[in-house]
Amino acid sequence: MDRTRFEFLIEDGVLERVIAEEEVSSTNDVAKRLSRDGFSGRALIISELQTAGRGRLGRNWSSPAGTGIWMSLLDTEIEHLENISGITLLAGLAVTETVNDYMGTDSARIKWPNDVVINGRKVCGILTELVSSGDKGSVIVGIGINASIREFPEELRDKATSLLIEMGSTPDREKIASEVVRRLTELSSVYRTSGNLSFIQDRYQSLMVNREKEVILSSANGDFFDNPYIAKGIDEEGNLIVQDKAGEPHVVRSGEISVRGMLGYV
Ligand code: BT5
Repeated sequence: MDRTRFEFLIEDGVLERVIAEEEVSSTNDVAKRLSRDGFSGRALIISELQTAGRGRLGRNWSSPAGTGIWMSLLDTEIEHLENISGITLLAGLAVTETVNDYMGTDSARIKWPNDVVINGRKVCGILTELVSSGDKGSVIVGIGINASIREFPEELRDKATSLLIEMGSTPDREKIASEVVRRLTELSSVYRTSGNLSFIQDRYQSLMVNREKEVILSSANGDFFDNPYIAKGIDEEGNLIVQDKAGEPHVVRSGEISVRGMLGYV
């Protein structure tokens, strides 16, 4: 990864620091350490390889060398820690719009809350984590984008894709990564002042892969047993709004529920 290609983000005041590594356990771990060591401001951590890339709930994130955008954005200046699920949605929007502009298509879509998909397969996952110490809080947005992966391990073959597979050519990883960072920082700053997500609601909804489609909801506590529901959109807090068979709306909070399409993953 060519670190110099991120320097303009420091010059433009988007970031205070860029850390580009060959190999780390997880870029989210490096961000966490940086925050605990007293770093203040915004930092980008990006690596060619992750030896222990993570998804949510302890799941594994496959992060082979040189073929992905494995990065974390650390922001130590967070005032409203409760809003972090909103930040995940902003990251999904930033990635989806960046990828669509880069590819010159509108094939990238958001699978609420934290996946970006192309042609029904996952091209990006997002893992947002909080670090709090005393009254100070940091948010870490981990973003994994499959860039030039040609072939996936057996267990991912049916549900994962890469920009290379979708475009037929090798994408410019630094360009895409820096554009995602720029957009996400811009969106986060509007979010900070507005306090809710109404400013992205329309854009987000028009990119949702499941909008107006039937979805299957599942939760550990057995709520939402009246499947299928129709996904309608998101509210100002970033919750998913679904409609049951009787036309009644329900609010689905991220973290509680998993959402699937009728025919599998999407
Ligand atoms: C996610 O979790 O989708 C969040 C992934 C976040 C990865 C980034 S990379 C930079 C930063 N550092 C980290 O350590 N993590 C972040 P979840 O929704 O739980 O999905 C995980 C599931 O996606 C796995 O159980 C697999 O089924 C699938 N998966 C694993 N690797 C994948 C890949 N490269 N592409 C597509 N799907 C994958």
